[in-house]
Amino acid sequence: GKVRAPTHIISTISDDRGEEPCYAGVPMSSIVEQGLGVGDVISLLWFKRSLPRYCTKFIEICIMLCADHGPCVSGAHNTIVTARAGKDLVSSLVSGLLTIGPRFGGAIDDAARYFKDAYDRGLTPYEFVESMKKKGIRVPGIGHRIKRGDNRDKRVELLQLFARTNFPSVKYMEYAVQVETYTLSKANNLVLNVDGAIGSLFLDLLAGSGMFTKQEIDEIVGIGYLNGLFVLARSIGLIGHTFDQKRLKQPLYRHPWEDVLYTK
Ligand code: Q5B
Repeated sequence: GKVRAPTHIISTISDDRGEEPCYAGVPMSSIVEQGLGVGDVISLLWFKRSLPRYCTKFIEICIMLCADHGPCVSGAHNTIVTARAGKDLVSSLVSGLLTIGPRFGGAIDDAARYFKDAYDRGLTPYEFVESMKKKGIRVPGIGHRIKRGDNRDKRVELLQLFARTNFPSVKYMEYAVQVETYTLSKANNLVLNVDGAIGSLFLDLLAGSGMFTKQEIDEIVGIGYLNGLFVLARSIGLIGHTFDQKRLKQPLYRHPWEDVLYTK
């Protein structure tokens, strides 16, 4: 009989062997003919299924709102310095991307993990925040360098408004808001930030859409898909900063001595 040689790679998300490429079984022409967008493409390639329009719209809003946050944030700063050192687009992009992590933009997965665990275990916001403090862990998704209780992050408000209007349930987001109310009583900068808003709202999307089993949700949160949203979004801005520096013919960056504390 036929003997199948063992393969070295298994792939389940896309296939380019036919007349046209397919994403999760959906042919490219169908994606274009149906007028689908980048949120649908992300649904197919990341989640391996078509999601309802309000979910794909939410994904697109996350991408738009996180595309850039000015030249002063860690990622843009690194990209600008690298572009000014004469490096190419990819080097400038990845040098910015490499700053994304637990403090900057990459707290979405941990925010989802910790908010889910605390909510599912029925912890009050007080119990959750104080237990994190005892463990010496900052609450992911809480705190911002420039946003304050009296100067909220517009991006968070826009995401919350969309979800409250379109999602069947926003129980995880409401829990995150209760956590924020408690942390704001401790310090004015401990707002729910954009990472925390996306993390908690994506939990609501996963749990409320009826498109994922409990096991699938645990796997998505466990693997950590959600920082991918910030990485993808911010790449748009970092590429823009690279072009901007090249267009402006900016010279090699050197940090001023006056701005360094030289000490022993
Ligand atoms: N404290 C974000 O800190 C930041 C606390 C906390 C308990 C917390 C900090 C943090 C969790 C990670 C997170 C995403 C580093 C942020 C983003 C994208 C961005 C960026 C942009 C964009 C800011 C002062 C006191 C200390 C701390 C306590 C601070 N955070 N306690 N839980 N979460 N958050 N990151 O201002 O007693 O004095 O020792 O790590 O969610 O990255 O726009 O810039 O789009 O680009 O440097 O929006 O909150 O405050 O370190 O001086 O702390 O507050 O323990 O207490 P800061 P620090 P104490 S969104």
